[in-house]
Amino acid sequence: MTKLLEDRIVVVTGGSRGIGRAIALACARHGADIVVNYWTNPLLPAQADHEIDALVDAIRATGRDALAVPGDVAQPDTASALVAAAVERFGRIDVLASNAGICPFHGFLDLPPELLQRTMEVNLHGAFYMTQAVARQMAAQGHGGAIVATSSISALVGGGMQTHYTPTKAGVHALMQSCAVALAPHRIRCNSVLPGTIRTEINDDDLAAPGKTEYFERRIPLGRLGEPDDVADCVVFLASDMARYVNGAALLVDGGMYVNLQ
Ligand code: RM4
Repeated sequence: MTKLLEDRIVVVTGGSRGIGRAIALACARHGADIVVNYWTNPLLPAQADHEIDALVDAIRATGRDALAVPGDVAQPDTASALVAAAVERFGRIDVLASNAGICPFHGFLDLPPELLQRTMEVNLHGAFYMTQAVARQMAAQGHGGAIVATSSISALVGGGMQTHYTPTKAGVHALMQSCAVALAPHRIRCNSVLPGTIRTEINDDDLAAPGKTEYFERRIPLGRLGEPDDVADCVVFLASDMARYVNGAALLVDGGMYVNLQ
């Protein structure tokens, strides 16, 4: 296999599960050492420890190194601490996959302000803090870099149970567009992936609703839900030199769902 990220240092946020985990492993398979940010549900700390240990083992099994760093991306200090830990261990950062995100499905009329705030802070402010901290490091290194954010098809379309979430994903998409301009003088490329409906635990409950999975399968021209690796492989591409002239792009990874009007 051609390795697209040989000897790169990749930071992945929200890396212990779902799409982030797949990104971390795909980058390692492509030759990168990985710094994984993750955050522990205070109600399930043991589960989180197990998940992150298993991921670190899986990355090492590819022959690459891994460093796991806990931290809530909603806190600005998490970003600077993550950069410091990555640089201490590996000396530099070449790629950021800004991926951490939550989608606590909820109706609109009774949506509490705390849920709006938390969703904004994790998904959008977290992406901003992380992008800024990593970009400062990359700019100081002087060798350019690549930032790929996990936005969503929800940047482009609505969801009745996602009124607090879709604006954050539109925001992440817009953040990458503006950073593509702001950081181009430093040869830091910024792009986003827009996953459609991907089978991860973020939508376990939603997909368990009667008929929901079949509904999506009918809506998606390729006839199946997405898998985390479907997205991760696109992140590898955007992070790699294969995408050296791709800057400010948003890549839909949805099996054609967005374009399927009728
Ligand atoms: C998406 C879309 C998916 C949902 C995720 C959480 O962009 O709405 O169906 O699973 O958000």
